[in-house]
Amino acid sequence: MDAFMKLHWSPRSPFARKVMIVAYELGLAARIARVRTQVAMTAPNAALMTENPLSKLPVLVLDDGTVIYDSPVICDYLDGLGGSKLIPQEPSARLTALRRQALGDGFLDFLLLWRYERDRPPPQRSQIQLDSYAARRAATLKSLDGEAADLAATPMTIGHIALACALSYLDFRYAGDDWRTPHPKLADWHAEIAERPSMRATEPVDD
Ligand SMILES: N[C@@H](CCC(=O)N[C@@H](CS)C(=O)NCC(=O)O)C(=O)O
Repeated sequence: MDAFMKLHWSPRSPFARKVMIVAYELGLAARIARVRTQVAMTAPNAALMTENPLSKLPVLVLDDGTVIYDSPVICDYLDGLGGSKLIPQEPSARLTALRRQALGDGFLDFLLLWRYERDRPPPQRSQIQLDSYAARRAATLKSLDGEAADLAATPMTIGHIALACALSYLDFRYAGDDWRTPHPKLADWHAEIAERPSMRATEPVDD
């Protein structure tokens, strides 16, 4: 019988969502038991730190007790388990997929930090930081709009999934941000990928 895995997860976490999208795409979702786990930048989770000292989600625990993090490592493990469908073997396609994953993950990294900075009390808020995140957002969206045609024309990879998660996180946590109007090709690509069953099954929830 196939082994079960436990995933420390939150329906708010875009990185945990990335892992679950990969699991759905590979037909592995039913083998993963999701455990709702609380994390906060200002309050490390002592129990989680016994498994991941970084106190970050997602964390995958295999049935033999092996602990795997962070999300790229978990996705690589699941892809191996599921027939290597999302991380290409061919060197050039592989590099592109992994670079796109790094771009999606890096985009998310600063979106999380930006939100944290934005929500601090005004005297502690750093305008320099806020401006820096805004500049990165603009550059990332411009760069992605330039890649949108190729994203639409190529088979789904881990890169597509990471980028889709980052754009959806913009919608989830930056609701007033109209990134679509100035980036219509990217908006079209995102609208199409957002319809996939794996994306629909993992919509973020502010629980
Ligand atoms: N590089 C990590 C990033 C994970 C990450 O930042 N997770 C967020 C939740 S979406 C987290 O756990 N934040 C809590 C904290 O930073 O203390 C990955 O890809 O898994």
